[in-house]
Amino acid sequence: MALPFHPRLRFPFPTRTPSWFAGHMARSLNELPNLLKDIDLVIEARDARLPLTSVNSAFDDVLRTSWGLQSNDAGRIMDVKGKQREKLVVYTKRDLAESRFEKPLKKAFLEHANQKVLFADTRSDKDVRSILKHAVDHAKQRYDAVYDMNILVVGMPNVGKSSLLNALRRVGVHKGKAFRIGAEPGITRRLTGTVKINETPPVYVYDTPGVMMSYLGKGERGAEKGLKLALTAGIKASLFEPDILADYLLYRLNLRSLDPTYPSYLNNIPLPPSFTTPTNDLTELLIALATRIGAMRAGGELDLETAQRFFLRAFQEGKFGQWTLDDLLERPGMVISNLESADTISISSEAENDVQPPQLPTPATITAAADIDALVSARVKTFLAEQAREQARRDEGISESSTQEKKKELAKLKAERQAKWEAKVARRKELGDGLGGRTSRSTTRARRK
Ligand SMILES: Nc1nc2c(ncn2[C@@H]2O[C@H](COP(=O)(O)OP(=O)(O)OP(=O)(O)O)[C@@H](O)[C@H]2O)c(=O)[nH]1
Ligand SMILES: [Mg+2]
Repeated sequence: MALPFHPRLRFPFPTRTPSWFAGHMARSLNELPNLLKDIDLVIEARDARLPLTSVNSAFDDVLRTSWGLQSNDAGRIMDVKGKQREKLVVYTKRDLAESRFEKPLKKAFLEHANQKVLFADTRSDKDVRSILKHAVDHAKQRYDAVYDMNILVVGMPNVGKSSLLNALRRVGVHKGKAFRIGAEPGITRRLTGTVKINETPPVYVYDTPGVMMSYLGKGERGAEKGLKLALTAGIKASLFEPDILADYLLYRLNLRSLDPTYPSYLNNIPLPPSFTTPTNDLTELLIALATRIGAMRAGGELDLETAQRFFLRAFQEGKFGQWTLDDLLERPGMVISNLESADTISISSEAENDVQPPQLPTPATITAAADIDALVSARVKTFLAEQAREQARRDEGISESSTQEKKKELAKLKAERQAKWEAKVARRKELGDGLGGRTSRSTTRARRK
């Protein structure tokens, strides 16, 4: 009888987290404050497969400073200097993510951040129409609805910003693509001009380049964030060692294979008929895949790089089923999340020494919709609290630097006064010399007379 399969419970994350904050991203962030003066609605696009990892708080920072929003009211319709502003979050690529998380996420962001959230497959007219309706309703509510309304879309690279804007134009004014799109991150490099997406009231949109956060975080958490972003093509895959991405995908697929409700990867990529058990060995999988798809180099050697690209593309095209990669069902003390069955897991004797058995919720408790709601709500709350702490640290940084600035200004002022004083003394000395060497005070007195 075949031995039961034991997935790896730990992944050897790289010790260094790569960063990708290109010049065009910094430029785009710098341009936002000026542009935001004329913007009524900001749509922050995020990837539904990474509902937390694809949040870049840099956008809220800019909105707060430009629109004067408080940290917890980003998203509410604001009245700032008589203008109504709003931020809407749109999770794109909903077709690739698990639909069971949509309602809980909408509820959690509304409850904990007062943030309205919509989900869309940008190729679905129905989904796009609901976003357009939201924008047009916003335009109609405005006191000056006769004027144009401007929408700006922001978001991390490759989340589908340009696709969303093309879709809004397709649905709103029945016109073809206006913005370039592509499967690689970094396609849009500059802020675009406006494009009309609705006639009455007139609504225009601007597209912006994707902006990655400048720092993904340290240790395993930062590294895992980077790997998730690379898997979803949100960050350049070339920033990582070639094998690590495919190995991370295999690690996650194997953990997920413990839940029989997910499709097995064994059935979703071409593998030889003899390959019937999951494996923790990436090379073994790639050899099997390369053999089956006929990936060969000149000389008859198997081309494992092609097989690796095939494997990663299969994930990006949704071949392994809908999959939300962020762990939304995490409980305190839980090692592995997103698992719904505790029965199938067992720990190998090799792993027993260094790994604590994961505390998995029982299927009965976790599959209940109310439980998913509660767990997602708790996860989003914790995430937002972490973000608020990070923001406070950033603000401290800003106030520290503004204190430094003030100190510098004072020192400059002091130096200027000193220079003026010295010049005055020198002038008086000159005058004094001319008046027979009197002190400057007596010179003044003498002249006053
Ligand atoms: N499956 C699926 N793919 C989508 C969806 N929206 C966009 N895409 C694909 O995602 C990729 C990136 O789309 P873009 O619109 O170029 O993304 P972007 O955010 O403008 O990217 P940058 O300009 O590089 O920051 C393209 O291959 C699109 O076809 C969606 O809702 N579902
Ligand atoms: Mg784009």
